[in-house]
Amino acid sequence: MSYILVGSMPSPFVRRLRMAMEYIPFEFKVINIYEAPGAAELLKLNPTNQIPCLIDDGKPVWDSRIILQHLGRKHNWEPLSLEQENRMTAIERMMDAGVGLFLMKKSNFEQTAMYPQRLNDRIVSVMNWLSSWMATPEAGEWNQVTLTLYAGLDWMKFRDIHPLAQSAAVDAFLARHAHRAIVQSTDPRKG
Ligand SMILES: N[C@@H](CCC(=O)N[C@@H](CS)C(=O)NCC(=O)O)C(=O)O
Repeated sequence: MSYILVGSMPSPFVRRLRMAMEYIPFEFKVINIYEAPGAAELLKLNPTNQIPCLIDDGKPVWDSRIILQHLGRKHNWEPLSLEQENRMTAIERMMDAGVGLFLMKKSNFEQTAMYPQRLNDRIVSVMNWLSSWMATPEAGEWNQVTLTLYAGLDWMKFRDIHPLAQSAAVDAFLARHAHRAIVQSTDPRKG
């Protein structure tokens, strides 16, 4: 069994896998998807041209959620409940919205246009939905859902994506997990 994880240091979708794979040996192959060699390499592996991509014994697996499911089946991780799956979906769509806003800012896209506004509204709606949950005992556990939320929120703070990522509720959630060695060793600020 050999795993190669293709990704970048700052990507929150890659970081969630690096954290989820804390106890699974893998090679981490860092590429820069915004420069020609990295982009060409990625396109050969994944037609969606997105990271992460996991190569499992030579076979590519696309999309971090599918990669988690694939690893879960292989390593007998406990399956998520329906409630956890829904929470994961909400968190992922918030992360997608953040990545979209980040790329639009990089492209000097007009931030008041309808699409970035919709992305912004989605971030607000998911953040509001999560805000009281982040203080619950469940959110203090370390599992696929909370590590995904950690990766997403910490990246949003790091990239200054949205003012809500600077809220006291977010800071309190991050503080619950910041002591973990895998959180510290995958910090995007160190990449
Ligand atoms: N649904 C995908 C999203 C991955 C994603 O958005 N990756 C970003 C980096 S954080 C990316 O590759 N962006 C480049 C692009 O979309 O062109 C997953 O979970 O793997």
